[in-house]
Amino acid sequence: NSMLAWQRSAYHFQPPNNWMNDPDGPLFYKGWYHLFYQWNPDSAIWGNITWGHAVSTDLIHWLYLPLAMVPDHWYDFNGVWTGSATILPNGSIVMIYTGSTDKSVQVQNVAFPANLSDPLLLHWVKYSGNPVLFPPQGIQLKDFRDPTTAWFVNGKWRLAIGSKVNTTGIALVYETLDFLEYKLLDGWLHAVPATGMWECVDFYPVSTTEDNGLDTSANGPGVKHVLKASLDDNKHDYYAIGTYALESDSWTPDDPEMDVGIGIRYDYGKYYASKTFYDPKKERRVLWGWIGETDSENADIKKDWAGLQSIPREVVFDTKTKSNLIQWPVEEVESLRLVKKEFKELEIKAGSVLPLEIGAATQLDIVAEFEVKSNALERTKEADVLYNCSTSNGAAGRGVLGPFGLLVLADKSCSEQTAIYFYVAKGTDGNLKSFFCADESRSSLANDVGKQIYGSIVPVLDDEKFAMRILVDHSIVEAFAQGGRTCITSRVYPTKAIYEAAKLFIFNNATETSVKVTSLQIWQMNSAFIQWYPFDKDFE
Ligand code: DQQ
Repeated sequence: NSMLAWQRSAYHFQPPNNWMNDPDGPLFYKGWYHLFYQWNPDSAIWGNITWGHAVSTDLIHWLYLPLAMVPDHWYDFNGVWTGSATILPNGSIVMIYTGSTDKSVQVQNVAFPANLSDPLLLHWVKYSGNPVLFPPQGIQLKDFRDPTTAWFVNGKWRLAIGSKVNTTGIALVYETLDFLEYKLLDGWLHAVPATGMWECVDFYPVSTTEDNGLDTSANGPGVKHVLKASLDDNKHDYYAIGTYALESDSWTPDDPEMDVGIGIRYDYGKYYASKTFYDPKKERRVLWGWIGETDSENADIKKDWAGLQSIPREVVFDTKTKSNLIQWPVEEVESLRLVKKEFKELEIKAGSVLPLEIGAATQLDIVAEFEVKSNALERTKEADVLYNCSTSNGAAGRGVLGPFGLLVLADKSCSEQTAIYFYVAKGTDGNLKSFFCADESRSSLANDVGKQIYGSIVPVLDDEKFAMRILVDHSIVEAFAQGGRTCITSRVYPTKAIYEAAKLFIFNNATETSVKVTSLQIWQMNSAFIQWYPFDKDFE
């Protein structure tokens, strides 16, 4: 157990022990952010799913609370599965979640806080008329789950639930006045063939003109709607930006070729079952995502835990590209920044690796900007047209322009290293195409852990440098390119690059071109000291 203790994260949300998966019902209430999560009270493997609960005033420093809901009725006997919160105009809260019944049928149930004057929302009362919804006609009994937050249209609430028909992924929409009785609306919010079961559907507005987030019911001019589905078939979260027609209750993607499940993803690494909520305190939309393990079940049992939540990300529409969202760690994470090391105007020659002397490198926030000379850009070869991070040779591959970036969680000889980098290639149209990748293939000397090469294309506009931000936290690396246009989360399990032996390097594995690091800032990060709520103290 203690041998693996270093893998526990220091500033990501994790329960005290055991298995955790999806975030549930995130909300802000009376000064507290609430996070509920799928938790197994008995082991580090999925099962017996209950709702864990924690609160924070800043989305970073969490306090554990007692379980919010446990499987104690026939309608959630096999698990209190994923659900969402809706805050009503009068300030009351409705939680709607999926129960897996004693016969493993998926139904929707409702629960309310027992005491709205309690800012901690410690006690939840399940509605006596549960379940409120059974799988409708034409839907399989185990393909009906994860209700969204509701939005208000013409005097009634609507909410979506994920499902599938044959292999077509769909989102059903229900209408309700009181959250107790529901009517299934005709047609679907949206459907995409061959995407399979849609889990954890999320549906929310984004502003195309302002940089604040929008409450879930907002609509009108200057508003687009994001539809997200978690694909059970491949365990990735896909989103698309489009338009919501209230009358027909249907959503249409801006670009049909980039539809939900076949287009862009929130994250190109390990990231699933995400959910947003509107934060009225800072007028922003915040995204949570579950980061699973990529080690073995045996290792999870040994270390006694499995699963993390991402650092919450603020999401906004990218007004520059107009084709993607921007995701960025909430600003509160910067309160953990301790000493900073800054490097300026470093020149990284082709084929070189430089150590960055910063002390231990297990808890870091790294912000780096690179510049490549434009004549070098022109020399980039046509041969790279089909570049793809996952099928490339990763950080060891060599091109005219990259890969260049950082090696995190590396030991001093780099026998272990996780590379986060850009690779620039020329597209068929002659324009440059930039890729952002994470190469785990040398991340650990252990052979029972996943080691993938992740990544995707990232829009880099004409006047922009290559910019990346990396959050390193023991066994998790969250990487963001171009201010959050493309994100990659990696779970890595080095055996040597741990504690004081974990180091940081900067590299450029291009064949000919050097890159200039115009700015590089590295902060040591404090721990978040997540702990139990101090019930014995007066804590106002
Ligand atoms: N996890 C929950 C389900 C959901 C899945 C069960 C997604 O409600 O579909 O733990 O990870």
